[in-house]
Amino acid sequence: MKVLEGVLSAPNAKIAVVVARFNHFINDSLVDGAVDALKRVGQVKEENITLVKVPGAYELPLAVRRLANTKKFDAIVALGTVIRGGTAHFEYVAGEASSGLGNVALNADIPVAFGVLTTENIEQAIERAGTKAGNKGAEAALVALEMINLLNQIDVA
Ligand code: INI
Repeated sequence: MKVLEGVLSAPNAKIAVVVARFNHFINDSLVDGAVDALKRVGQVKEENITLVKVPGAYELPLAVRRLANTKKFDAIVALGTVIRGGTAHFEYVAGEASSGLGNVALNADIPVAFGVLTTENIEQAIERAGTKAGNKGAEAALVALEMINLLNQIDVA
């Protein structure tokens, strides 16, 4: 049986990390986690990491699509935090970010890691940005690296 599974080390990978400024006090920790994972686990070189900032999570898909279309990156990590408020705004922003990023990955044929927190409150977001529930930015970065290596394996299988 042939099993294809990506490893996490990708020393030659070029990665774009796209982050929303909205809720930046949470997102800054997601970026720190993502960059640390890329460099320390993935062996990605600092000069091969590009950080792109957008206003909010709603804007992530367009920026990610533009980056994907440059063909300069092997994967893109999208980071943001959408916290539920008293209105339906949460659903629109989170829904658009999620489906938009998924569409870009499929249409541009590039790994797009979904590192967007969608939480009920700020506490849940803090827990997922480097405290007791880990760092979802780091997790997303590692998924991006694994998918780069998996897709390369599929191409030569
Ligand atoms: N953007 C976020 O990234 N997180 C949020 O929680 C959020 N809320 O709650 O409003 C948010 N809104 C801004 C949105 O992403 C767009 O920037 C804005 O609607 C302009 O297009």
